Amino acid sequence: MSIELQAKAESAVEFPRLNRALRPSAKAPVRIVHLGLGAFHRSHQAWYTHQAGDAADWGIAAFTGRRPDAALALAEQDGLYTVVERGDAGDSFATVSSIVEAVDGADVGRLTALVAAPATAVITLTITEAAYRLRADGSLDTGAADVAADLALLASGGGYPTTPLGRLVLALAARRAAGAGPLAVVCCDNLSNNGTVAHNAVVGMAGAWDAGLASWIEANASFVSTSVDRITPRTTGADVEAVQAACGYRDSSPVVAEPFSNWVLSGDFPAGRPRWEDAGAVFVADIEPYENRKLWLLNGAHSLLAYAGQLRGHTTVAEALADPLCRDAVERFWDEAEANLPAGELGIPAYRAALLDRFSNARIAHHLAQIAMDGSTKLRMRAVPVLRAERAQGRTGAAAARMIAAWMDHTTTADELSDPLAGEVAAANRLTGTERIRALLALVDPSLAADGPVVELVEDLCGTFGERAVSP
Ligand code: CS2
Repeated sequence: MSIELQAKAESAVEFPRLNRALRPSAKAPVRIVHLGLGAFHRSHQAWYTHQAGDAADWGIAAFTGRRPDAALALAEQDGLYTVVERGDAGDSFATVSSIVEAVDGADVGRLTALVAAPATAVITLTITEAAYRLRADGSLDTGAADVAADLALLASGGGYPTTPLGRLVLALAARRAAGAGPLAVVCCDNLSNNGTVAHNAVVGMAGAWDAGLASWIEANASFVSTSVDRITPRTTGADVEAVQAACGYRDSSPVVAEPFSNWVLSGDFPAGRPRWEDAGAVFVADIEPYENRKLWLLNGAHSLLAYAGQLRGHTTVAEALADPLCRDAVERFWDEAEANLPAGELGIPAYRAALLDRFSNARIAHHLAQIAMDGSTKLRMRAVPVLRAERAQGRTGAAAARMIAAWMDHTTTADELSDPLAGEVAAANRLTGTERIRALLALVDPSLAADGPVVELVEDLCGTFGERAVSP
């Protein structure tokens, strides 16, 4: 550490005291409500909002999911935090002030009050792919224990829901009752057609409670589809120290992200929106090609590296990509994906080259274990569409099938499987041989489980990144 930085670190002041001076004279009014206050929201949507030309008009009230911790820590700092852009060559630091309220997600009373306020124009969501509680066929799983419990609770009118969907539906009911008018719901989770997914989940939940509310949501909520991109690993203690050393203040909640960021949106904003385009967001009529490019090439490669890489003993994306066996599997998967993306304006060769650079950024310690979570849901967006498209072309889809096989191996070797279908996965893993493969495949996509050659192919590909964990 330089003498100058050392001196700064020694005289570190508390973040709120220092930054009260940095916050623009008045806090922006709450016009955006966010569900899923985590590192990615802070490095992406809040960062875009902070940089919009009309940022002074657009404050965010951000709610956590299961735990209050992130909200408590951020509230201590008046919502202010540091974004550390970590490139190959070094770090740069910026303070973000768009979050004007950080709230424990359990405070559903505050959520309903804010969603019911006429000033609120936009609801953004980063609640994780798995939280939409969709069955493999795309409909809401009303039998999922937490969804069923929330529906019973909504019906009885006693107490607050615990799922993000349940909380959002209750808040939208309050907006309807208040006559506060239409608004936009912007899904920022990595799902294909994420606006439609959010629509189906929210309207599905509302309809199972109150048909009138479901119709009101249909008529008044515009579900915007987006493709979101910025690699944002979990913040570590070392990141907190790095901010203190470089900036001279103690920020308990900095967020580290790669310099690259991308946001493509498609849909209407009936009550207005910030000028996110000032920060580089792009508005398009047809989002599908952008979504597929990102979900298949970036997220698909991430999942492949997460499972193959851990089976090969690696910890981070950069380490896994440096392993020729993993790198080759990624390139083959990208070839299959590229064959099913429109050539031309998407610039796939340049996108692939840029991804190799982004994944190789060893200064970003992006942990494979973080990416490996919720595999049964993620593979539906990342491997299945490519495998199906390849099969439809009369090809095997072996590279996409290999990602699924690596996930199957991972389910028996991981210390603890974090997956919404962990119980079903464990049950499938008690079977043996082809029966086991078919049962696991059915959790990801029932139609693939019914496709004999795919089952056989996946079975053959199990064990190719490491020891076969369960003998056939
Ligand atoms: C990752 C994503 O954890 C994961 O599943 O693939 O979070 C990925 O880092 C982001 O989508 C990058 O934009």
